[in-house]
Amino acid sequence: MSTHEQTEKRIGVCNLCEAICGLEITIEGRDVVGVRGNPADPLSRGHVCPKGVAIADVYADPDRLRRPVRRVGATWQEIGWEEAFDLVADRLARTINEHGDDALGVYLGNPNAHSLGSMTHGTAMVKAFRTRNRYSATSVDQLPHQLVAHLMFGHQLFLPIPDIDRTAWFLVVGANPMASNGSLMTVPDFPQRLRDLHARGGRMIVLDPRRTETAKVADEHHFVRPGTDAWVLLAMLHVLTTEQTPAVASYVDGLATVVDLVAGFTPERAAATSGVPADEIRRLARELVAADAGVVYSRIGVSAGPWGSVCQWAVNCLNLLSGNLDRAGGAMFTTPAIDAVGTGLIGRGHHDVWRSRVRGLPETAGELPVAALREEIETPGEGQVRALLTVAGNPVLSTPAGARLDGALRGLDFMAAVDIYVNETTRHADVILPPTTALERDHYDLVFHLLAVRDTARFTPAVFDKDADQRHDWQIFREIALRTTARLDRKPPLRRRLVQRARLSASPTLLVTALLRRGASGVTMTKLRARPAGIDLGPLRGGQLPGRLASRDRRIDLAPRLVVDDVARLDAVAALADHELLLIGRRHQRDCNSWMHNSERLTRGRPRHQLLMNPADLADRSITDGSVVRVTSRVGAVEVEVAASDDLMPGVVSLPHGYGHAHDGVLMGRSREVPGVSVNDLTDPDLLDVSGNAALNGVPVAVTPT
Ligand SMILES: Nc1nc2c(c(=O)[nH]1)N[C@H]1C(S)=C(S)[C@@H](COP(=O)(O)OP(=O)(O)OC[C@H]3O[C@@H](n4cnc5c(=O)[nH]c(N)nc54)[C@H](O)[C@@H]3O)O[C@H]1N2
Ligand SMILES: Nc1nc2c(c(=O)[nH]1)N[C@H]1C(S)=C(S)[C@@H](COP(=O)(O)OP(=O)(O)OC[C@H]3O[C@@H](n4cnc5c(=O)[nH]c(N)nc54)[C@H](O)[C@@H]3O)O[C@H]1N2
Ligand code: SF4
Ligand SMILES: [Mo]
Repeated sequence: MSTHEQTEKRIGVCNLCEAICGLEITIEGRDVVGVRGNPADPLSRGHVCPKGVAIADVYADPDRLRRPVRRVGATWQEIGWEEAFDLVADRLARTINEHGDDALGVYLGNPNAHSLGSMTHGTAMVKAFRTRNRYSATSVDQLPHQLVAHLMFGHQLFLPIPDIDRTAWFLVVGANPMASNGSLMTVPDFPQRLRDLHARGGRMIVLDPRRTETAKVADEHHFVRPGTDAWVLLAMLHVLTTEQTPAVASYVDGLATVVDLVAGFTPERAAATSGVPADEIRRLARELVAADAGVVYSRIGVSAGPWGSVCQWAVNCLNLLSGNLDRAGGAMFTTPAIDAVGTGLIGRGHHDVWRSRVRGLPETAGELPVAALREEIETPGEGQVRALLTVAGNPVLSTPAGARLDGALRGLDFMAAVDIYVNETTRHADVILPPTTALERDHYDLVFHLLAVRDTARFTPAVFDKDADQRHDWQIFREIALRTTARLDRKPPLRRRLVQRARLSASPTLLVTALLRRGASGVTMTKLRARPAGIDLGPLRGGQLPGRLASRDRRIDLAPRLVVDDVARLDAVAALADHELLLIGRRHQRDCNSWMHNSERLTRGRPRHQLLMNPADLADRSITDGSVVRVTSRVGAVEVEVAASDDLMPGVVSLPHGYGHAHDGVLMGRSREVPGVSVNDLTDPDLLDVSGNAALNGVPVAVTPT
């Protein structure tokens, strides 16, 4: 069909994970015929993983929605955009008019961070709704990082990034970048950067309850009992502060409090709780101090754990007190061409200004913990969520007690979703509005340049023009916001509405052009268009402090009250209850949270959805490898195949998230059958970090034969 078409090369960008790889895409007419990494990209340098190639599958997927659909009983009916926008605006406005602002709930999923239009227009739409019932994937992910950055450095996204290209000593706690390609550390081609680290004589040490793909290429790996990293990190701080008197810069407050706080957290105590030997903890602390440049990095194994905020705070303290914050090879701050932090494009954040209605959980930066969403839908009374708008998310599979949320969604008066698939969550929507996807829209990364291990800038024009009857996400957000606002009984003042209209009507690309002009990097849209592979701004720069601190007094608070109190709570945990087994998560290179399972090339081959379990734990329970077991937690049970693995610490079992696809005939986006169950039918919405982030790792479970 396309044999007569000319073959052309285009530069694209992968938006499937935080590594933001540059792609070289070969097209013939409207078809993608080849995808490879773009060697000229100054950040990703030609790297691509199997998911990046599968970006062509999303584009071509016949199951992907391209026009709005309306649910009619158990079937879906395509409708026009005008009808869809009016329907959504009518119902959202009616809910707000009848039941108040908070009756509308909003959930934003992960791909929002990967879409320019979501960053520029999605946030503006959400602001137009004055609801306190705002939720996102942040509270099943990196909320502790954001809260701690807000409390210590004054801005929720002023996050220190490991300078992996220059460090000599790299401690990785609860992250698996060999599979995930890095997170809160945009690091395309982690394997090569690690080889370079080794070639420089550097070392990587991994703390993880599973001997992961990353642990296997590390110089050292220690099993740590799930949920106990806090003891280990506090013990490292204990060693660091007792064996020397750390000097801190004049803009750092609270050192004495930290020294007091960690006094009782000895390596021996940490060893008893975590399983990491005391002399190893001591040695790690000493190595960090002695290294030419060292950095501690922690991610979701820890942030989505019971003590995520304490851990992230301890990580920052370790980097700072060992002299590694804000210097080459340590934990550094980026200088992106568009500084979403410095310009205030993203707010500095706040915490506990209000609380959730039912459980009294604190907000952070305007969002409530998503673990509270179900009860806010189900509990009657003023402020009950009666209508829900989800954007690029699948909380039924991605948030704790997802099966219960699934039930709650059925009780809503109205639900709308902005999504490209009918998934386990959006199947409950009355209307789904599907935007264009990565290859059909312009992209500039407002988020991940901010988190990258090197400063670069890149603007990628759409590879394909959209069809006339498709809509970009920013256009969808504009229409929902403006049409809903126009129908409200209690409208915002006219001036505010005019500003809103103007703001929402400028395209994301125009906004990027303007934002670049405001920056000091010298990068302009004209320059970016001339160099579509991207512009290199060089390695991360040290010496950014205190000037870049966003706190009002431009000081670092080493001992924020919230953390100090939580350490006291931790201190009171005398001994951990001897639970039978603790459940942790797992990511695979060829998975993408809950959604790329419709791609043949990513799902063929050996199944990988099994419960992994140590052979000794299997033997104890007379369970045979490969059999179906029943896994039970406080909130639910699943039945799934078990696979023996020496890579699991005894006492620990692991399931990947994003599996457990519903097959009830309603789903359009799943013509492929993928086995597996949802780990989040087991995770517990009552297990939360002090930030409100769900503790998805370290969930007590029982495993029995079926
Ligand atoms: N147990 C456990 N649970 C976890 C995790 C874990 O480690 N363990 N990880 C957590 C983490 S880190 C995250 S980020 C969350 C993710 O949780 P969610 O963000 O809720 O879920 P996703 O699976 O990312 O779903 C993304 C949806 O967006 C749609 N989509 C894709 N691209 C676009 C687009 O361009 N526009 C729009 N509008 N829609 C699009 C897809 O069709 C898909 O339905 O899961 C969390 N859940
Ligand atoms: N291929 C692929 N890449 C992805 C994603 C994907 O779904 N697939 N998702 C993307 C997203 S949204 C995110 S947020 C990032 C996440 O990026 P990472 O944080 O690197 O994600 P994981 O691979 O889940 O790594 C978490 C590690 O923590 C370990 N762990 C679990 N519990 C504990 C504990 O109590 N203590 C310690 N020390 N370790 C523990 C797990 O065994 C696992 O190895 O990945 C991104 N990249
Ligand atoms: S590493 Fe991430 S950004 Fe790069 S190709 Fe793979 S999924 Fe895409
Ligand atoms: Mo995430």
